[in-house]
Amino acid sequence: MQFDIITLFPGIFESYLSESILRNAVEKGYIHVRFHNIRDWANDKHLTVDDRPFGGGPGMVMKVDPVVPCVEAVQQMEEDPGHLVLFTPQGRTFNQRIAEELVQEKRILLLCGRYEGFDQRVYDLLRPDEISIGDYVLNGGEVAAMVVLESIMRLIPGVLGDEDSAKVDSFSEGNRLLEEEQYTRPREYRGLSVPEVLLSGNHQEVDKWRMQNRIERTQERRPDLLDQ
Ligand code: 6GU
Repeated sequence: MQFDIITLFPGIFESYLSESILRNAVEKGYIHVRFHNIRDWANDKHLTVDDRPFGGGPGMVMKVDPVVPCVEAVQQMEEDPGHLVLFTPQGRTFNQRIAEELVQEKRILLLCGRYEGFDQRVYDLLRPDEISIGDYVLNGGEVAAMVVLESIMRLIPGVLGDEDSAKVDSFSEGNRLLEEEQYTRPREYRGLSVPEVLLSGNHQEVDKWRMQNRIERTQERRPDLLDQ
């Protein structure tokens, strides 16, 4: 799967991509990640990418004239223009269903904004898939892009070890329950014991306990998941 990350700050992604599972996914060829700096498409001598909003007000707006040609150039780098995602708090709220939808794409462009957002004509001309990662404010789309990249990447067959991928994760299609409590050695710690049933060796009883535990935890912590 090809990812093209379009940003003013490609450096933010460096250490993230060079660690653990993500690095493994890149090295093994499951994903290819390229970076494109919007500033390279700035067309004045100061390399301006943002400007004051018409009508006044605080903050700066990302200019249409570097952003649109930049995205178009990236789209045209391959035969398949790819699926364009733009990160904005005004987008649809990201979840596991959207990750499952996006992993079907062969190529995804992730457009990260900074400042107070993009000129409206960026949206009008590029018609991006606008995504937010939740109801809180970030300085820009870079962290959101990492969230989305990681959640998509781990759905690609082979990227996770068998141990992890065999498990059906919470929030995935057909699973609206939280995970059960987990225990490992020691059997007792500061007077707290592992539930007896987990030590019994009775797999049927263990499965029953786990399912009951998941239902109870979901009822208590996320009743909204049971309503869906
Ligand atoms: Cl995608 N961008 C920004 N700036 N803030 C956010 C967000 C995105 N998602 C949640 N908050």
